[in-house]
Amino acid sequence: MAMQASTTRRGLLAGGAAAAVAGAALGTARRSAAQRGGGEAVRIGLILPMTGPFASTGRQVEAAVRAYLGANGETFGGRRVELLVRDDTGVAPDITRRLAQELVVRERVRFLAGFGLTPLALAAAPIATEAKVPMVVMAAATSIIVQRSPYILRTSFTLPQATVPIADWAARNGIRNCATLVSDYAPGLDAERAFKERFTAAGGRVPLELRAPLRNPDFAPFLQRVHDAKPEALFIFVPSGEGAAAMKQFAERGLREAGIRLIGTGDLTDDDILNDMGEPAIGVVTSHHYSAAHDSAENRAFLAAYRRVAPDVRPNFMAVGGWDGMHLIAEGLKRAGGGASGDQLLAAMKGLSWTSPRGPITIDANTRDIVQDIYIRRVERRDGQLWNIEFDRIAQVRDPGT
Ligand code: VNL
Repeated sequence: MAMQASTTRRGLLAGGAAAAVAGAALGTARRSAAQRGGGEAVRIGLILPMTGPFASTGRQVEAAVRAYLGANGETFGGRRVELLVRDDTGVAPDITRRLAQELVVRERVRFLAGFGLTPLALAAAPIATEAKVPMVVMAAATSIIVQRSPYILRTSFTLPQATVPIADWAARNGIRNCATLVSDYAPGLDAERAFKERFTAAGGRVPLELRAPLRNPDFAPFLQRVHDAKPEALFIFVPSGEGAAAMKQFAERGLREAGIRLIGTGDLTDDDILNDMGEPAIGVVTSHHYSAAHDSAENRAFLAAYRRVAPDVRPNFMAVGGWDGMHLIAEGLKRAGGGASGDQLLAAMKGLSWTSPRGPITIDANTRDIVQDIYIRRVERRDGQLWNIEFDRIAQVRDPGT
């Protein structure tokens, strides 16, 4: 079993030199474990955008993983865990792939985790499959990701899962025609399709479907077109970190004065930057799986643990994906034992249910995707700060595609 795994790992890096490096790394790990007196530490390779345009996602996820370890200790299934954080810059799938490969072969990580954006998760998927290493997707949210490797489990969300409830809400609340504006890449296309299908099935009309570039988007020309078309509402999906720019342009182009209502997935009213959006954000209705304002004991514990690691940052939906992803890994180690194989860990993690800071969740045993409550929220000012205030809940939503 151990032989097989190491052969596979070596196969991932061509040449004997690589195998020698891997062997040396393994020797070092064993020696230091022996010095500590416990079993070998369980290494977790956390690949995130720590720099570049999506660095806030990396910062949120890493802080939450560290907060989890701060609150729950670092030993699970008899083994201490060790985090190896790698920055993939958020925009280069080839870097993510190379980092995943190095982590598996040289560092012998037992889990791959993180993955800020869909193209990055997709790039790493074949490495997880080949090395038989469980890969916990904590952030990326396109439906198809879990199908790209039987070793992938997801603790974030999917765009269709978050979008269907707001399409239903819009149709139920007297909106008859609604334009869409999404980031032009996989999760945006998922959101666009899910919104249109669901909203038109309920009798609504989508008069305009716009796609803004993922990188350095200028939302102004798109919002001008929406202004000119005068739909009753506009649905927006932009990735975490970009909502403030979209919100600013929405206000500056006078769409609000024109009576156009703004709705979206909660990526738009991202808790990380919501306070900076100010007045234009107030009243915006979104659907999502997590709000920092969620009222529960689990969320209060999460907020307190997070504050100890990142006192100046409000955790967002990316953070809760990191926290729950670390919980999933911890439970896998507890159930299968710290020395278990990748396949045994994977089996132990499939099908788990627990109460997350967001509410009750399950990692579906068959799809390995997350099943969770989706909330309808409205941005309100409370005690001088902006919050996504939940006012409706759709229980245990699965990705509509699966
Ligand atoms: C993705 C989806 C990324 C939703 C996001 O923020 C987000 C993705 C960086 O799958 O790429 O909010």
